[in-house]
Parts: sequence; structure tokens; C-alpha cells
Amino acid sequence: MRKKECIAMLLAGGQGSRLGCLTRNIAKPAVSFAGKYRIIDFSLSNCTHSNIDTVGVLTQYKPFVLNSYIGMGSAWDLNCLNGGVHILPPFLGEDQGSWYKGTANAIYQNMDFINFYNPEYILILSGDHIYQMNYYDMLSFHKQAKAEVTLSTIAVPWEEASRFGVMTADESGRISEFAEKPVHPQSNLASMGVYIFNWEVLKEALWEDEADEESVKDFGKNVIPRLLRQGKRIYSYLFHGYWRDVGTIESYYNANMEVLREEKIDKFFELKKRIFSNEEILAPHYIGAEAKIHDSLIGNGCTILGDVHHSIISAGVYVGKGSLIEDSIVLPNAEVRENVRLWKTILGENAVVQDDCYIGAKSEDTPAQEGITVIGDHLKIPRGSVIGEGKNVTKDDV
Ligand code: ADQ
Ligand code: ADP
Repeated sequence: MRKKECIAMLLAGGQGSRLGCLTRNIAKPAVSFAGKYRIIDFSLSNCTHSNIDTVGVLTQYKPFVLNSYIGMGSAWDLNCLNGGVHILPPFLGEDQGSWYKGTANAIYQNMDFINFYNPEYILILSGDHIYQMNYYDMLSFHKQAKAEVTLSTIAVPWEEASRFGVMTADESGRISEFAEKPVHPQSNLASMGVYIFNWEVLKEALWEDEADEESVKDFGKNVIPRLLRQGKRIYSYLFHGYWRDVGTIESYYNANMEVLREEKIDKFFELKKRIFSNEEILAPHYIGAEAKIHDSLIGNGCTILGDVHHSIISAGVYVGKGSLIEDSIVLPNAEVRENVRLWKTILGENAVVQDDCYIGAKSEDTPAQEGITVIGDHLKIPRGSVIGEGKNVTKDDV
């Protein structure tokens, strides 16, 4: 009755330190995206559309916003009785458990959860990717290839390859070499951090990994390379769609801005399958008589009295009179008071910029040329502040 063919384990506990002050108080998968979503919506919606109805979400770092956002999982239709979404924090495993040391250790500590459903296959997902993918197609490939492990892969630009696990595969897709974030990559075929394992194979691999004192308990650094050395059947499943890892400020900013491109916007909102979101129900946004807005997304519950150009304004944001927001991302419930200029800035959730500030530029005439300015959540920027371009502003700086 409880047995499932395939269940998903979604890794959502990394510190996300490369997102700087955006993840000071919030886990990376709970960071807002495209004015309406949180990053985790993409992976959870993919599960729903792939008929995967049992998902363990492994949380660790700053989990409170994430936990309350996921709730019972009903937003993604994952609130079923036999299965559903389960939040799995550390310290619940055997012997009280301990902090998750790495991605593999996080799964190891939740073996009881997996055994409860006794699946044949385990799908491992990350909480920091923007994409739409049918995991069942990947599972069909995995079965057909008689693989023991399948990695979802994508060709990335060569200059970015060293950010990823990269590999070499033969014509059938069988992987012969794998290197985690090599300084000098020999291939641009990158791992998307999406894995399918035969549960029996993974179980064995996790025990071995735990016993290895040199291991940092990471899939990319330890588990995959060890299985490859053992001659296991590891396959690459080449993904052809849109996929972005939004683990850095630049990639997060660029992926948001990509949504705004006129020729792309329809594609984003008319995806074949809907992306579900658990956004609060808010009033419609209000645009004041003098406001000028173009090339932008405006979330629900916003009040816009100033100008917004080529920007993403998330739910519940206030923009006061005489303010101009350009090339920026304003995260939920932030407040931009009067006569403020924001250029190429990510303004954190609930942050407040008081009157007459220049953010991302030194004055009205010198907009930021490069670099993204980030203002942490809940910060209050005092009246008249000037914050230069390309700076990560945290509470300590203000
Ligand atoms: P990274 O992007 O560096 O590389 P990693 O830091 O391992 O990924 O995090 C993967 C996911 O696991 C994230 O969603 C993170 O939040 C979560 N996570 C990290 N540590 C965790 C812990 N201790 N407990 C729970 N969750 C945790 C990986 C692969 C590469 C691949 C890229 C693709 O190692 O081979 O190319 O993903 O993005
Ligand atoms: P590109 O031409 O940049 O490779 P596509 O034409 O496939 O990308 O997609 C156009 C835009 O639509 C992307 O920039 C992205 O914003 C959005 N998009 C398309 N497909 C997806 C998806 N599956 N998941 C999330 N966003 C998507």
C-alpha cells in the first residue's frame, strides 16, 4: 500500500552563501523569483506534473520562511494522504541525528523516511533551479538504459563549465568520466544536480560514503566519482529545455531579467505546464496617476506612485512619488519612499529605502555601469543615503 515506484528528495538546506545578503535570513529555495514565485516552486511543480506525489524536502539553514511557505503542500497538489510533501529537518534521524554534513549525508540521515515508502527509484533534486522538466521521461530513460544512476545533463557555455560537475559520455549516454567543478574543464556537458538512483544502489553507496573518513559527504565530490570508479552503470540524460542554476547573485539577477525580454515573456507565462505558487492572496496592484511603467512585472498588492522601467516588482511593494526604479528587482513587501533612485539593484524582502536615496549609483547622472547592488532583507536605509554600484550591502554596512 505504501510502496512507491519513485519518490523525490529535494535538497533545500544549503547555506546559499553565494547569494550574499539575500539568504541572510531565508533559505535559498525560498527566495522570491519573477515577482510571483519562490525558487522552490519550479522543482515542486515539476514533481506534480511528473506524477511524483511523495517528496521529502531536506531543510537545514534558515528554514522558517521555507517551512511556512510549503505548508501542507496543497499549492502544488502535494497534500495527498499516501505520500505528499514532508519537511525533513536534521536531528530526526537515528540517534537523534546531527547537522547535515553534505548533500549525501542529508539523504543518509533520512534513510528511514525512504525505507518507509520502499521505492525502487529515488529522484534527487536541488532547490535552486529554474526549469520545467518531466522527471518521468528521465525515469523511462533510466529504465531503458538499465542504468543504476542517471544524471540529468545540459550543455553549458564553456566559460561557465567550471561552476558545475562536468562529464564525458559515449553515444549511448554512458558516462566514463566525471569531475566536480574542475578548474580547467575538459567538457561542457554539465550535471544539473538532478539524479535518479536505484534505491538499492544508493543505499549501498551512502553506507560506503559514511564509512569513508576522507569524504565530505557530497554527491558531486564523493558519491558519483566513487560509483564511477566501481564501474557502475551511470548515464547522462541530456535535457534540451531552459534551465538555470540561480545560485549566484549574477545568475539570479540574469534569470529574472531574462523573463522580462519581450520575445520571451509569453513563453515564460504560457509554459506547457503551470508553475504553482503559494503566494498570499492580495489586492490588485494600484498604479497612481503619475506613475510611468514599462517593460516590467508588477506583483499583486503593490502601490506604484513613481516610475518603474525594466524591473521586477514583487508582491506587496510600495514605490513612492518621484522615485525611479530601473533594471532592478524589488523583493516582496519592500518599500521605496519618495525621490529614490534604484539602478541595477536587488532590494531584499521588507527592506525600506527612505526618501532621497541613490542606490546602485553615485548620483542621478552616474548610473551603475556594472555590478549589482544588493540590499539585505529588513534593512532600513536612512534618508539621503548614497550606495555605490556593485556592493553587497548587509546590516553591518548601514
Ligand atoms: P552545487 O550547485 O554546488 O553543485 P550544492 O551546494 O551541493 O550544489 O547544493 C545542491 C542543493 O543541495 C542545493 O539546493 C542546496 O540548498 C542543497 N544542500 C546543500 N547542502 C545541503 C545540506 N547539508 N543539507 C541539505 N541540503 C543541502 C551541485 C552538483 C554539481 C552540479 C550542480 C548543478 O554538485 O555537480 O553541476 O549542483 O547546479
Ligand atoms: P533560450 O532561448 O534563452 O534558451 P527559451 O526560448 O527556451 O530559452 O525560453 C525563453 C524564456 O522563457 C526563458 O528565458 C525563460 O525566462 C522562460 N522559460 C522557458 N521555458 C522555461 C521553463 N521550462 N522554465 C522556466 N522558464 C522558462
